Amino acid sequence: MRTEQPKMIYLKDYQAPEYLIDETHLTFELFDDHSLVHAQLVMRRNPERGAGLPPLVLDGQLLELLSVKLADVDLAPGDYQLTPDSLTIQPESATFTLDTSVKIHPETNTALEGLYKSSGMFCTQCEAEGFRKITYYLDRPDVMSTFTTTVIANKQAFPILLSNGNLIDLGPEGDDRHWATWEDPFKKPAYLFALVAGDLWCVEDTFVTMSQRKVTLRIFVEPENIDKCQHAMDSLKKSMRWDEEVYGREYDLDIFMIVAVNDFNMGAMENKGLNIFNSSAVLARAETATDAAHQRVEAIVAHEYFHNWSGNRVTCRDWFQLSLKEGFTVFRDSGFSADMNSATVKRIQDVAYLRTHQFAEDAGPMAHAVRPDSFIEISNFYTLTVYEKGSEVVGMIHTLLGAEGFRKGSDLYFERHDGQAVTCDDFVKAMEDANGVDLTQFKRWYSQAGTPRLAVTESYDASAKTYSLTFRQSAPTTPGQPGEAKKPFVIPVSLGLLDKQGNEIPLRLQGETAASGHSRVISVTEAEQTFTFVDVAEQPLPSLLRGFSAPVKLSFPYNRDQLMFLMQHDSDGFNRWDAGQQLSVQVLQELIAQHQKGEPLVLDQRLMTALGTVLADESLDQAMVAEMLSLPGEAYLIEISEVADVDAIHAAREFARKQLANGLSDALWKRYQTNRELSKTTAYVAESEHFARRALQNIALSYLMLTKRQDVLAAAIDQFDTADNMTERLTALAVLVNSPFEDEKAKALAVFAENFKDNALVMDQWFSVQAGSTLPGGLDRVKALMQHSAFTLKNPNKVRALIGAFAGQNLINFHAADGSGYRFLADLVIELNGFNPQIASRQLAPLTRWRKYDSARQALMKAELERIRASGELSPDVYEVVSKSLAD
Ligand code: B3K
Ligand code: ZN
Repeated sequence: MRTEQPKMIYLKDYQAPEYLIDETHLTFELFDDHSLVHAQLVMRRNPERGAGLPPLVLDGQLLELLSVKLADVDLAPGDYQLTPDSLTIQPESATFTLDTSVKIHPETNTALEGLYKSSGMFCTQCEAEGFRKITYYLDRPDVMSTFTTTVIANKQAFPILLSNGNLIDLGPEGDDRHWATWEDPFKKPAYLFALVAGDLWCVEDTFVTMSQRKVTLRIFVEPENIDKCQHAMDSLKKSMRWDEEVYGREYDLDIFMIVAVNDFNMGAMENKGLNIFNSSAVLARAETATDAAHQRVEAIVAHEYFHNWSGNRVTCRDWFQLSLKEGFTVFRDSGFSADMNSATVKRIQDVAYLRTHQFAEDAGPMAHAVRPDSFIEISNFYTLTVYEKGSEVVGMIHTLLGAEGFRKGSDLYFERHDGQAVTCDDFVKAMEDANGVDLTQFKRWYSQAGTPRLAVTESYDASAKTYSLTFRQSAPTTPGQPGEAKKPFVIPVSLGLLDKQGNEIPLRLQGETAASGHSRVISVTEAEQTFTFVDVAEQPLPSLLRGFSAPVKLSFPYNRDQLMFLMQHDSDGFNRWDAGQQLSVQVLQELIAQHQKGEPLVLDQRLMTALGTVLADESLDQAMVAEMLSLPGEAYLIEISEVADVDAIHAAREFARKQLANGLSDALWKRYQTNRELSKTTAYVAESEHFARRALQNIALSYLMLTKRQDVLAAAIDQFDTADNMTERLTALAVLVNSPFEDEKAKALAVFAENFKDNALVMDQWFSVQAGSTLPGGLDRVKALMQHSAFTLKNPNKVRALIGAFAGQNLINFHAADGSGYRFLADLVIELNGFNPQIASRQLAPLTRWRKYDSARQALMKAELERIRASGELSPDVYEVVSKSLAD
């Protein structure tokens, strides 16, 4: 950790590197109490930067320099300069080799960045700037090199030695050590480097590519997890095929490896040919992983695999361009998941997540553009904005160009930039050039932060049979970007018009000669713009922003009857769901207001009727029914409030859930029993129809438990005791944990912990279910769980499972009026800051949203941020988030 104030880095200051590295030859000698890294770099002056030989400044942190050789000549300490972050040398010719040897300490690396140890194995995480903790290097993505890596370690403890590319050779070294040499022929930036040494088993398979090349696929795990790899392997093969079919992209090396590690700061990492994964994103089998976990594994395996083209073959010029690879790759993995499962349900889940969490980020102190202009610590910018909003931006290009035009653009992008480090502008340019379009205005999505608002009004002229929609767009003020200074976005609005019977009206805009379809995309490009449709025989009802065609906050003055009508008749599945959400929001906001005025709560029965109709319709996709039955979450209700009243929101939502449970209990019970019976009589399959069936079964159970019926309690206990899969068992546990049945709850928790005490990932679920329980006393339960022998702050999954779930999902307890939740979180952030800054900074997010709450809570939250700021030596990660959160 540095003591001086961390510096802000600006995109406008970007300069190409002074020197390039053509070849990187690394030798790692791994020992128990230290490791040695020898690097030989074949370098040259970057011709782009002109003549002359400026000093060569290599990045390096926490390295003990043992020796430096320039062009084969040993340098003495006076021949170079060392700082805590750099090694500076004066080259004497335009091409040269540089040899360094350093000593590092992976065995005490708790930040999980660079080379570190997890459950006894060595592994790496280099993105974004971790390679500089391994050796002195030009640790920036626009320096691309081939890599040869030799790893030497004890043979018994580390029988498996891996790095990027192909295995070239291996052999013994002395009595008890051995070595392996790997060569990666593709030039890559250092952030894609990986090394693994451990006692691992693997499952192996093969994939034949579209040009008939055979690729070996291996998934390495600790021996006890060898039975939990099949789902990831299946997902990998599906991803490889899908990328060939949908994007024409073929895998390039002869081998593709995935390694699962237990201590990992995020989900997974796309290192060339050697992906390293959080074990939670690889391991899945029916008995230990839920349906959601299976879907997450499938999506993350796909995401990392897709990076081989969108990220590795074509990489980022600098870290401001992070969304170039992340937004595009999220877009690609969403398309894959949509094709593997229900596309509408996937879209609903993505949008619900975006609207709840990304919109909140975009409205908070860390709001930034998809391509940020500045940062202090790049690790803080692996955000929902860069990933999810970035994916929406790519999705809008797809909507504007159509699938074929988009594919032409992506083909051109990959061809034109293969082997290069490029920018978001290069991506858009390829899309423009391949389609002959101008996306200049569209590019504002990359530079202007904040969620645009789009207010829509209508007018119908019965005599002229014209129907006009007027769109007014505006953008909020975000840090460093006043709202008034923001220019209009290009907002693609997919829409349709419904007649009184619910049929779609053919759409013809004024000036057009013929109608073109029943659903179409119009582009709103001005601050205020009116579109007039002709030949509209009756006042229609508009269905707007179908499929959520742009990441905006759209408003249209629908009344509740109109929303019910759209729920039933809209031909767009996403908008049917969204109409239900809007209806629920209106009803919940009414209840919130009643609670605030101290009035008795009265639920608008139209919501009951609407959800009853959905529940009774057996022709609907069951996953869709489950989504429609899910009321908007408390976090979303907070996000859309001016000033969020946490108590009223919780009370209103719980009241509505209970009313719905009682009012719909017969229908819920019927669907629960039918599906539970199927679960009992059919073997578990991780496929979308089965996911759908269990999703409906489980949401029905969670409603039914609110009725406190004894037969429901018995059913929950039976499901807990006899289920053959974690999806049913964990839901049963969760409903018991949230119930007033204390004995049954205690018993289930004890049985579960006993059965799964040896499975860390299942214990994470056990922690999460309890951390999320909104019953009173949440903080005390969490504090008690922190003392459990399976808990440790050193493991990021545990922190997320307990602390993250409490602060992020248990809002009524976290926001306790006495500030105890805030104090607890701040204490933990201070502690985490000392050994894992990335995790500390992530856990801080809930406190940064202080502006959303009442003045008493605001003061309490700010006081905790101040306390963190004053707590001593802050990592750049935590410093950046705290200081931006407290800035005016
Ligand atoms: N690219 C990595 C994220 C690295 C985060 C570094 N702090 C995972 C992914 O998005 O695929
Ligand atoms: Zn990614």
